[in-house]
Amino acid sequence: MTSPLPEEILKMQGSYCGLHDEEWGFVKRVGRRGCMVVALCWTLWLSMLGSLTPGKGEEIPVVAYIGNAEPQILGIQVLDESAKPTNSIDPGSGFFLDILVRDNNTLADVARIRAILYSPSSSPGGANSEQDHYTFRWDSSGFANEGGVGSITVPQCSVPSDRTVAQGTWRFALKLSKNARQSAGWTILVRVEDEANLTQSSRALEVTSFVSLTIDASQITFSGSPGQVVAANQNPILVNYASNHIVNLACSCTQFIGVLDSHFVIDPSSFSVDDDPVHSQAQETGQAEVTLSTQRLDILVGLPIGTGSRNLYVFVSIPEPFLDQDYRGTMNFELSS
Ligand SMILES: [Ca+2]
Ligand SMILES: [Ca+2]
Repeated sequence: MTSPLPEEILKMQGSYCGLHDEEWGFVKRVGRRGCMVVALCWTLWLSMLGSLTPGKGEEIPVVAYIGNAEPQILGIQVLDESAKPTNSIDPGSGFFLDILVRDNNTLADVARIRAILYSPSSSPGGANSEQDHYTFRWDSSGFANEGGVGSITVPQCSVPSDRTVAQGTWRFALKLSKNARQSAGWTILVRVEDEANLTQSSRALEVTSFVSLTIDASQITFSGSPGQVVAANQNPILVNYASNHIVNLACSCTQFIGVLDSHFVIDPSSFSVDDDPVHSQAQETGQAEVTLSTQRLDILVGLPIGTGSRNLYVFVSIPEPFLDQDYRGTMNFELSS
């Protein structure tokens, strides 16, 4: 036989365990077994109380591994020399390329930006050339003309002032060559690389037309007698040209009017222009000799893109009979598509 615990002790333990009066009555009825349950409950409660005692905690080191975020290209904007947005640029003129980049593990993670500009005659991986393909770069060493054609004005380029943030703009200050191909179908391809990823985006660009023509003779003079065909005293006349599309050299001519007696004129059809020094060849050398008109006529056809120079030879067939005096008129040379 075992002796029951004193009722006071049982009641004290029961109240610590949160027992209500009716539950306490049950404990009394079950005797010692119930007291053991109550004692266990009390011990557990005391144990919990000990674990919550201030000054008994432990510190656990926590390491947060933040993964890389792929960079994003939020915008590619072209600005003219006045920093106004545009969709077209003039070859040989400066422009800005603004690239808005986001990287959610901060812009400090952006390692390299490439801007590739290529015409419909090239491709993203095409060879760099003044006519069709340009490559510019920014990386930790700064801005560079990676393709070696066109130009980049580094002092006018810029990077985001705060690279601890997630978003900012890189500005490239660029210039394409004057013979960059005229086309509305150019592409600006931008590639942004961080420590692990490469992302790219593109937009269209138009390169406008450009032509330039100079002639080394400020005037053309002839001297001869009626009935003769004479060459200009300046032959050959050197024509220098530049163009970013295939062009023709054309010429038109006014009447040449007598200085003393304007009743005498030499018509444009008395003049001819050729690319070789022999007038009226039986078998033509090079391009055909062209008899001039007041209308614009092509003399040299299909001049290639780029810069070049060609010789021209001008002839006049002096009418007979004809008044001996000076005659003045104008020849107009121009490049046309
Ligand atoms: Ca990143
Ligand atoms: Ca010829």
